Amino acid sequence: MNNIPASSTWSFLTSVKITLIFIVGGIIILTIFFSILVSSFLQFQISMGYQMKQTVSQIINLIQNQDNFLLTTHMNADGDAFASVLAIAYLMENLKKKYQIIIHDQQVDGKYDFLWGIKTIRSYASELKSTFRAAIVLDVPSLKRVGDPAILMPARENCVKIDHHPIEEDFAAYNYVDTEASSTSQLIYDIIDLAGIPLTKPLSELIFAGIMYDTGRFSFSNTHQRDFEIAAKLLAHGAEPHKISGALFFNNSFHSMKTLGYALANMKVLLDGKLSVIFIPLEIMETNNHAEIEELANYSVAIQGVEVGIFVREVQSHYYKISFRSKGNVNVNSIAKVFGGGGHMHAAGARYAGRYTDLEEKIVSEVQKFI
Ligand SMILES: [Mn+2]
Repeated sequence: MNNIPASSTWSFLTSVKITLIFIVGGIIILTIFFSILVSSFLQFQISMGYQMKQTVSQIINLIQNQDNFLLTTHMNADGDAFASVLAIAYLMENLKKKYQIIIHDQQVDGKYDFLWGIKTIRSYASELKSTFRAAIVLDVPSLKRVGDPAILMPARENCVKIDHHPIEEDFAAYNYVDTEASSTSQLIYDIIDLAGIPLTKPLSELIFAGIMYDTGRFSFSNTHQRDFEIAAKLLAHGAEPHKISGALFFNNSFHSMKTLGYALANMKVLLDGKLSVIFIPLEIMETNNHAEIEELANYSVAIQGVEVGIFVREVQSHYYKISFRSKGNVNVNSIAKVFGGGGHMHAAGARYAGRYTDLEEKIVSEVQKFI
């Protein structure tokens, strides 16, 4: 060290200084960069919250200022669709508003009979006239999937959409849409909460049923901390999980249980065990309670190694309802879209007209592109 000439010590010290300046400078720049990032993220979050509140107050205003509402949801309504539409009906009832719940095809199988107000739901009929002043459309991203009641919709400026599906069609002036939400029923909770409307037992039961249905009893990938927080509040207001799950999932007819057996005994696995297909032909469907066998869609992916599960039922001669399920990285929403349907990444649906063998072939070739 003693042999190092003076100039070299100087240049050593200079390079240390320069390095330090770079390190300190770098830290300062990075700190500024990250604080800008964090603050803009927080601002975004705050403005999101603000926007949500704005939308809720606009929706509440519309409900207060209008009367004669059409309430509707998607064709082939499920637990979340019924629960959310009925929760809005419950609010209408309390506000003494005139309303009608009209859906494309009301099932009369009684599975959802335990839900408050279920008997007031009507199927669309051609003699119904469009006299509605406003509409609230729940759990559905497009009018195509509303089906016939879409004919009855009033002008866009008096329409509200509350939904958790990716946006497909802009048919409402007021949109309370959150694709991160587990269910539309969860969004109804948010609206009730933001608007300061008190929870009651029937309302808590409806919202709990909707969330429980769409999260597959709080187990699907769309289940978040928020669902449990909301569930805790709903329990505090009288919702009883065992009663609701009993009614939704453990109240099947003997005949439907036998059909589950038929379907499982005849299911196939294809594409090296990555795709499973369950098919129920018309002659078996005709003697069945359709809502009771919906669970088969979830069974289609309940097999080791299966990534995509398909449940097809022939609902009319050569006309099929298809449910798509995914438990991996395959986005079944995009596969369902090929068949003119849609939904979410892990659960979607579509309809198809034609021969079953052609349908199965088409399904296999579409799924093959992704796995
Ligand atoms: Mn839903």
